[in-house]
Amino acid sequence: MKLVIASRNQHKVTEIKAILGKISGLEIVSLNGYAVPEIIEDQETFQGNAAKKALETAKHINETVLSDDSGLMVDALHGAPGVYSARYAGAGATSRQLCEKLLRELKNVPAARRTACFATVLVVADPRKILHTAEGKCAGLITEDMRGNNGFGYDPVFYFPPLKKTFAELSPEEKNKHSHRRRALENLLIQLKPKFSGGH
Ligand code: ITT
Repeated sequence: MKLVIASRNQHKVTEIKAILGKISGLEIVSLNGYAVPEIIEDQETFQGNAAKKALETAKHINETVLSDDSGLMVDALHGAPGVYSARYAGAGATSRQLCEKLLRELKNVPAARRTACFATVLVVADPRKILHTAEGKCAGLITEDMRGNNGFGYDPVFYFPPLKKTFAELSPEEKNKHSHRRRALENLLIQLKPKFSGGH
């Protein structure tokens, strides 16, 4: 089974490929080489945006595609930045700018109230319809400063209590073992497995 990853975020593509890479029978391809116009993410939920990205991309390239819509929800900010995670510090903001903005917004919030959650919704679609949807979440705490150089986006300020490190302090292998994206991909694989392993 061939799946084209409908994402322009190279970090996401690398993580998805690394997690799915060892599954035999699944050919994972990036969007490189396909001409796809920019898809406007104007929905109010991760699910809505993931569905839109998957279906529109599938129609343009006439392939089965996998989309990922994800973000960070901070309890003290009533779930923000949420679906606005990529644009929280303006279009094209760097990881540092996103993290600095979040730390500013949480300046006077005490440690016990800095709870947050990363979420990913994955959608598989062919040019005609949505075939599968899967979700993954990962709970953590927002730090008071940036720590670590790995990962992307909000990883330097997302502290993962089970490993006592921020996601940016984890190796790619460690992050991919525990992340919201890993959990969503596992939920997706439960649905996909019968298709590519010859089951029913
Ligand atoms: P595509 O829509 O092309 O896939 P994007 O980066 O615009 O790329 P989203 O709209 O889903 O993707 O935005 C998600 C943002 O949430 C992303 O840009 C990061 O800032 C943040 N994010 C998502 N997953 C993350 C992760 O694993 N670690 C850190 N930040 C993450």
